[in-house]
Amino acid sequence: MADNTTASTESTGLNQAVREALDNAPTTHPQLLEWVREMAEMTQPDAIHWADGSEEEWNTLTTELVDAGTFVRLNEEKFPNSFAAFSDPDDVARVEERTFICTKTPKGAGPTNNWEDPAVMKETLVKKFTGSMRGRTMYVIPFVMGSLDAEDPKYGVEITDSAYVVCSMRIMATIGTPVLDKMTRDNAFFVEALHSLGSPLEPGEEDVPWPCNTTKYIVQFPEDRAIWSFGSGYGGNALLGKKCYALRIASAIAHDEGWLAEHMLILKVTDPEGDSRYIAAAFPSACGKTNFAMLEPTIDGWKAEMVGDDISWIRFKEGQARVVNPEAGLFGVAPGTGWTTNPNAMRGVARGNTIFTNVALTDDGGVWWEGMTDEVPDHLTDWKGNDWTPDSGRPAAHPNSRFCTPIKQVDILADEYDDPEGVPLSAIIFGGRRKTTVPLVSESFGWEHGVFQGATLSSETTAAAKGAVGVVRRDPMAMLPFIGYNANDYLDHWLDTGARVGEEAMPKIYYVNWFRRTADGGFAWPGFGENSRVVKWIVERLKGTAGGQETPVGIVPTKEDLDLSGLDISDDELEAALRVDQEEWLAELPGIDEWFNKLGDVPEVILEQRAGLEERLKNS
Ligand code: GTP
Ligand code: SPV
Ligand code: MN
Repeated sequence: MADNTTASTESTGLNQAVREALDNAPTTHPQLLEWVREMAEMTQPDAIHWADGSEEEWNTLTTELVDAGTFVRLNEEKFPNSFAAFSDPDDVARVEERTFICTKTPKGAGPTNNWEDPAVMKETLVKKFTGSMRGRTMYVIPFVMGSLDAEDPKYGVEITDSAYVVCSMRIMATIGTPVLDKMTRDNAFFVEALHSLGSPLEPGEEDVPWPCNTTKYIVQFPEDRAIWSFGSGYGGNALLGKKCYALRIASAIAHDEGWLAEHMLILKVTDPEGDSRYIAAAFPSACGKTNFAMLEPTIDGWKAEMVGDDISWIRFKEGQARVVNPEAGLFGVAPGTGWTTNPNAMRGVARGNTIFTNVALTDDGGVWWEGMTDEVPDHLTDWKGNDWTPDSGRPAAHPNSRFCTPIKQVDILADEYDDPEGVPLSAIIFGGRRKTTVPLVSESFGWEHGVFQGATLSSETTAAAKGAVGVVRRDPMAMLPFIGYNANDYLDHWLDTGARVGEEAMPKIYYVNWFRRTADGGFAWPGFGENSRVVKWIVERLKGTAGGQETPVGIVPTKEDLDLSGLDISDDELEAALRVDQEEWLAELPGIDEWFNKLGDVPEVILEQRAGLEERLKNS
């Protein structure tokens, strides 16, 4: 155990500034002091900075980032206290093929994750991290996911050599002194989250605006509750509280502790009678969570508020499901987010205090991306720094360009969004991006059928991860890249949880698809605010006041069951949105079987659901 006052200051390889930072650490937390010292000895930074999370610190770091060329300060009048960053063109998204779950046995990681033996991986990573922070500052960021006032606060500490990460983490989580103080007082456990850009600077070497490494490793050690991330500065690869902790590590913790860590937004809806309900929805990356979380209802008397836009921690207490959003900010997809599609996001971002990454710059120091405004600017500087005009023939912003904004700036944020106890959960929606087959909405026949719907969720891939876009893949509960253990055990855990808590107390499950196409290729359903019509049907189903038609895939509304007042939609489009086509669904079965073969050890209950679906289809 390291002792803050007597620990050796003669450790080899540490320079004076680093030794002083260790000796004058703002904490006496033994695990933390020992870990920071070890990591400093390995990575050999020039200096250590303990992040306090203050505004002063933000001002200093953002100014340094502007001077370094990483940030462009935006026009104060348009976007106060806001910055644009441009990544290395090869560091623009999560890298799933470089993401690893390192458990003692390959079975622990299961058939959907990349696995490596923890000891072997540690050896590889120690080589990578040795000297990786030379010439740079090591930042130590204490953070908590969820409320600091929670019964059992989920602490983490990220060590990083990226000031961009420090600034982004300040938006996305509660960080700094209050967290460190409470963690120290309680000598609390925290998740060790180590991050390096993997781009040390030799003496006299000039830095680049976006340092990173061509070799990337995003590694989770779920059994040790630890994260090592190397080589990328981008989003989910580098802001380790988000996907690495709040989903991959947390899903493993949740499995052990009897709760669920999920890739879900949280929406609060209030009906014209004044009854409020909370709904969580799991859609794969870049498939509409942030937009649905900020829904602006187009139907009279209905109100929607946001609780969270990406991650849900669902716990079960006294026979009730309660859900918490563990994040404090939004890391949202920019393209397609506009004044007509998502005015709530636009107003939040326009308040400032935002970091944009890989968007385009307007000539007056603002930002722009495809879909932000109907009018396209005559001239822009694109995300790669080149001149851009509407006839350039390429997008001005990267398809996975993002805004990083404090959640508090969203004016439709529900007051109770950060309640340490969470909010009661009435329904879970699964959804994907499918051009065909999957109807606008269906209600599951019960928990087990709903888990089957989630287990077989399919979606076309998007720019949120490196690789091909538009390929249909199975993405269980929208968690394929985020399950921190064996996917078969994950499905079992969903089933067990339902059995333990009891069907009556569990949220009802729905399956949606905003992305179905008509014969001419256009979207069958207008989406965005019009999705409130689907929400209305769901809430009325929960209340027992809406009708629906039983189909082989679930209960689907007829045209009459949906509120379509004032909606501009043709009969053909509506038919295309709602149709359950026997042939399309029969053609879906081989894909489901292939997926189950890949999983290998699918729970029996899910296989029974698969058989039930086929039988219903054949009898329909
Ligand atoms: P991650 O942050 O990667 O997890 O993504 P997300 O699930 O929050 O997706 P987001 O809401 O940012 O939407 C991604 C893209 O889908 C954007 O380009 C949106 O414009 C588009 N989109 C969202 N909702 C709808 C919808 O109802 N219909 C259609 N057609 N497009 C939508
Ligand atoms: C996602 O890809 O689901 C995101 C963005 O929310 S990232 O933080 O990069 O994972
Ligand atoms: Mn996401």
